[in-house]
Amino acid sequence: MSDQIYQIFEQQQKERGVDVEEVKLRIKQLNIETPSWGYGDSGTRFKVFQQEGVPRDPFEKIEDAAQVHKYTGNSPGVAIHIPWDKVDNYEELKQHAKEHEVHLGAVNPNLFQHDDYKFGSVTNADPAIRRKATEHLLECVDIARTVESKNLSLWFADGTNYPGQGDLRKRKHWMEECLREMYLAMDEDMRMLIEYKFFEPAFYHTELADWGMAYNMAQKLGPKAEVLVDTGHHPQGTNIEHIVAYLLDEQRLGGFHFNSRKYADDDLIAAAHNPYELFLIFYQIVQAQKDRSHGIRNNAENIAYMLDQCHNLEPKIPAMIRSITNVQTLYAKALLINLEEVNEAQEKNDILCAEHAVRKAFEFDVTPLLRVMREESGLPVDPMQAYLNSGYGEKILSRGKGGASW
Ligand code: AOS
Ligand code: ZN
Ligand code: ZN
Ligand code: ZN
Repeated sequence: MSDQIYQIFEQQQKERGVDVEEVKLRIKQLNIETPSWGYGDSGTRFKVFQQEGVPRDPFEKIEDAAQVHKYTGNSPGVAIHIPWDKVDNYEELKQHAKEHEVHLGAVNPNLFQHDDYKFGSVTNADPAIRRKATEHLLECVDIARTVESKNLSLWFADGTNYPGQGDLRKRKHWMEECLREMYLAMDEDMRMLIEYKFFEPAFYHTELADWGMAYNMAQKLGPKAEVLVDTGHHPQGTNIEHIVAYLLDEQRLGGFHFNSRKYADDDLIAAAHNPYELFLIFYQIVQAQKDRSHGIRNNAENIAYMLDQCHNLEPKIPAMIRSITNVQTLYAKALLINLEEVNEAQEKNDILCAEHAVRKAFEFDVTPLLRVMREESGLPVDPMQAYLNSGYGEKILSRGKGGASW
């Protein structure tokens, strides 16, 4: 029965001019890093609820992340946050990841949790604190080198709460100075991913408030610097896919932090609230991939995909699995768009036909496709159920409560 369903799906797509083999291949190649911090306890400013079985150290975080990859096949990398994931021996951490069939991914310097950074890190008026922050950035370049990660992912909480609190132009210069020093210390094949966000924890101004500021910083630093788009970091109503298209074309789209939100930077399970938005982001990427194969320059094949989520109430490993399978689903749907059909409609200015050509791909049920893709890859057909049946969730309860938290 399920084979028949797939055959009907395949036939249906063939008639639409979609190559299902290529779609499956694309999904198999997806590599979405999961964040080490998403396995630890987290909460709001009102309460951090402790869950049982939460990893107690970076090694256990990697073991949990390896479970997500084991069942989804698409998350072989684990992004780390320093000093949250500080260990004495990073070589050992790298080996530990390898033993669990994953690897360490983007290295995220943390410049927002030390008392010294109360009034800013790389934008602090005190040169000694800017020095300290720069040293931390340089240390993270070294760590990346040791763990063989090519991506340094930067997000700064730096900002102010009140008009007059800081000198906006001076702070801008200070940040550029610190980042340049880091940039120069990076190997040729390393990338600096610069993330932006318009508010929180600062409520008046945030240093890198939008993609334009991150883009300008990347431009000034050089080709190893690119912009990272966190889907939760825009004012309501922002057309994120437009930003994505713009950065792809400028060859500065470095990576993503996927998560979903209803109101602000909610860091919830990817695509849980507005799956259509993620589909439209992938539409831009898929189209750029196609264009590249026709010689049009963009960096669609070189994007670092990551989740950036916190699971405050829900169990963390299943939440990651759900996020990865949601991303697989939306990417698969975007790959079903018949781009030629869209293009023809655009040339005729046939708005209704163009919009329909995009949306109808979203409306297909891709579960038969994902099932076959998983079978072909030797993965469980239902990753969530397979994880739940595995007994891992029960086994880790012996870790007790009070594990790592961000
Ligand atoms: C903060 O809002 C950013 O999304 C960061 O990328 C990330 O969540 C942080 O570095 C982890 O706390
Ligand atoms: Zn209130
Ligand atoms: Zn983020
Ligand atoms: Zn965020």
